[in-house]
Amino acid sequence: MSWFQSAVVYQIYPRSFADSDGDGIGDLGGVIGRLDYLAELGVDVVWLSPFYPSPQDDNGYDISDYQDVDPVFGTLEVFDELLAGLHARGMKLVIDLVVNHTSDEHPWFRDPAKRDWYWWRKTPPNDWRSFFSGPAWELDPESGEYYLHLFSRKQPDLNWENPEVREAIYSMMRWWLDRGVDGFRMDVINLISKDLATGVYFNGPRIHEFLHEMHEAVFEGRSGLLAVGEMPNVSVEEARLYTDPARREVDMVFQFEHVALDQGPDSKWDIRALELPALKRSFGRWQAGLADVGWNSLYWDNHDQPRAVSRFGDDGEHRVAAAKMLATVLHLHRGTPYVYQGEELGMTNAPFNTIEDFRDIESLNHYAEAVEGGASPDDVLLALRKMGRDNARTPMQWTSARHAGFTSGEPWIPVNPNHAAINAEAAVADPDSVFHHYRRLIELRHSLPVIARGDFTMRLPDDERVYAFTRSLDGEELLVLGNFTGDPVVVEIEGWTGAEEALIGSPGLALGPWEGKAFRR
Ligand code: TEU
Repeated sequence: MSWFQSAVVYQIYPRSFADSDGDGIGDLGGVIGRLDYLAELGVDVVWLSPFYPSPQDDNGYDISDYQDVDPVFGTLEVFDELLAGLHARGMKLVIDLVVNHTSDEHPWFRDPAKRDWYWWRKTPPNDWRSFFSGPAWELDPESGEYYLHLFSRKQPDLNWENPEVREAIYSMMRWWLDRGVDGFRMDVINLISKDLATGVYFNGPRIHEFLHEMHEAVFEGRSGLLAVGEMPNVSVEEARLYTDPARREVDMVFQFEHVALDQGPDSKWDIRALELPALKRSFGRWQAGLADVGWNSLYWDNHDQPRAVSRFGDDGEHRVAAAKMLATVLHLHRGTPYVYQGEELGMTNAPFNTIEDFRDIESLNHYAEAVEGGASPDDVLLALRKMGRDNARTPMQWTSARHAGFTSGEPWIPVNPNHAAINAEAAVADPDSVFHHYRRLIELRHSLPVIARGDFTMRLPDDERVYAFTRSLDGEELLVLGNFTGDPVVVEIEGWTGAEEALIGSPGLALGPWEGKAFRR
């Protein structure tokens, strides 16, 4: 057992978490002011999204200096105070490592001696497209050459074939670990090995070599750390290789299979109805695939995904029940659960009326390209409202006061008007709130080994209304149920009556609308 197998991680997107200086943008000082809130929730690790110097083209995932703090977020001294505050409360800090690409304003990009630290070609060698619309090869007027950017034009891809690049990254990582950081969430780390000839950049030919080399150069000889690889397009089979402790690559991966089930095969904006059996097949595949080797991350939400209760549950009449049910189902799986800021409040998608209400480069670029291509602006806006990343980036809702207590200034993105009812102050005061439900689930993970270490068996795989599974360890068993509909359901599970000890919810196998339950025997 590794320490992270009974841990829960809380993701903070600093821009939207808490603003301490009134400029309308969240900052590290704001996080420091909320450490007791995180300690009360009971999380073990904080994953902090980028706070480094950046032009903010992709809200900080375009880094121009890996070893400093952007003034908008604070200073290295404030960072050290935040780190000490987390450690004093028994929490670890994992920071975002964005090394597939830098900002085009990083000194490396304009350094003539570092031309081969990036992918420069006289003409585009392939027709790769950017994740943020348009071609992935950009003409640089100064040199007349093209450079690769799988994300925005201002995020040129680093050339990991160059050992100087790798050594510079490993040196930077060691610098942060020496400062006391407890690990890294590695942004799109399975894109760093690219083969321009074959057109491969997902899980490329040298990816395992690079990750093992990184592990040797950075983590060797240190303990209690966490390496989480964000890996779009990773399969279960590949994840077994990436997370097998004997291979010393990463501890767990963020995979995207379950958050693509309500999207078409070619575009996240091609929105499809989610079918519960498909969701259960996906989770079941990953639970079975990593049961004997490796480890799962468990998430519904992050800064790139719409709000879970709006997407997978009900954000209307049954919002509280649905938010609790989603938490129960996710947190009682085998793996490390991630709580995204506001998920523990049941925060919802926000009302975006016109394209001017959006901030995210991914959404703005898609809108421009789609409308240019003849799509109806209203149709594109419909997709942005449901699937856009800004849904997760509206400010954390602390109180019912102006701007939800997020800032004393003008927020960089409007606060969701429903903060009047959905906010941390009300939730912490209400023992029956989503917040305290998450706190109880986290306590259960800390106290019942069957949750962290037990095996997993999916039940009722084809049922279109109820998510059901069992866990077992050393004779102790759990039954977990989630009603994914707005109608009451009575469940039949062979060998279970509902008279067993109810860990979550009331006795009996009847489930109310969007209700989750858990039993132990
Ligand atoms: O996201 C990588 C990634 O795969 C996303 O492009 C995801 O597929 C998309 O956002 C879903 O809509 C990481 C970061 O989490 C994201 O915030 C960055 O924009 C991106 O990398 C580039 O650094």
